[in-house]
Amino acid sequence: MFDSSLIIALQQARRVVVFTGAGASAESGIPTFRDALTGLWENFDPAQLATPEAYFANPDLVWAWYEWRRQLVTDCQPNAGHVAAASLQDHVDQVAVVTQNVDDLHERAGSSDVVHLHGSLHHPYCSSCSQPHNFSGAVADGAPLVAEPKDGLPPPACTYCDGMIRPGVVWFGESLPQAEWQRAHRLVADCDVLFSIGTSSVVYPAADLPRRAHASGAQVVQINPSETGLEDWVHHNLVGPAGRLLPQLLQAAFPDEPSPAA
Ligand code: BJW
Ligand code: ZN
Repeated sequence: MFDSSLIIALQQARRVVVFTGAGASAESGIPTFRDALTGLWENFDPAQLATPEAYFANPDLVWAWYEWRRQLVTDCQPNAGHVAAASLQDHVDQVAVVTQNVDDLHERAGSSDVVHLHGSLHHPYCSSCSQPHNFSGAVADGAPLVAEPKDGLPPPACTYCDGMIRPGVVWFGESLPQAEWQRAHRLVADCDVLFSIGTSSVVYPAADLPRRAHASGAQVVQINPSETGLEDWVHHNLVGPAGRLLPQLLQAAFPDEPSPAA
């Protein structure tokens, strides 16, 4: 089912980077961005809300949308793809997850080295003085805090300067966090295998990482049910959902790995 050269590359790899996007969390029930204008996101265009301009123009709407999403993530569980990414640590010397996702599902699946390029839903901070904000139980037990994101919810005030608290994510036009971006560069330059999983590869600079890995001599493996444009740069293109293919690949490369559920 898998090319033997992929199995051998994985068995011999000492350093692996698992680069993920929204598709990695799709099977946990978290909608992606660009497949997302139907279903849960039908009233919102994420590309319109994920900007500083949108937040300052309508802070109640944007804050409510992010709080609603934080609740959604809190209620979701890691899927078999997250678990398989964490299991790689049992077989490879160094495994780093470099994710564009703002959820914490890789950590909850057991990955111990997770680099968040686009921030986190769980680490908001002050839009004026940048102090981190402590949620202090803002996700209520039982009744959801934001029933419908369109209801609006004013952002809390900063306890230091009274400024507006903003989501701890990276919006369009904002720089990626320096330390994380530099770490991602180093990891990609040094890895033997890079997986690009569940990302449309359209948002830069993150989308450049698989090409950089390719240029540094790594084997690049894409897992995605759809075409992304990265196909010309990958050595192995695995077409299908990550929650099925990544566990199957691990089983094929490391037969002591528990079998994926049928
Ligand atoms: C599955 C699956 C399953 C489904 N299994 N797979 C022109 C050219 C180049 C760059 C630019 C440009 N104009 C502007 C820019 C810069 C801009 C950019 O790249 N824009 C492009 C859209 C053109 N980038 C930025 O602004 C970045 N900053 C920057 O460049 O700083 C320098 C600068 C400063 C000042 C001025 C200009 C430049 C910042 C980017 C921040 C991105 N932020 C977001 C929102 C985060 C907060 C939030 O969550 O709301 O990050 S946008 C959104 O896209 C989010 C994601 O992390 C990111 C990537 O999306 P992702 O993960 O790839 O998801 P999808 O939905 O696109 O794809 C899902 C995939 O999964 C699909 O392929 C499915 O097929 C697949 N899939 N089920 C496996 N089961
Ligand atoms: Zn402040």
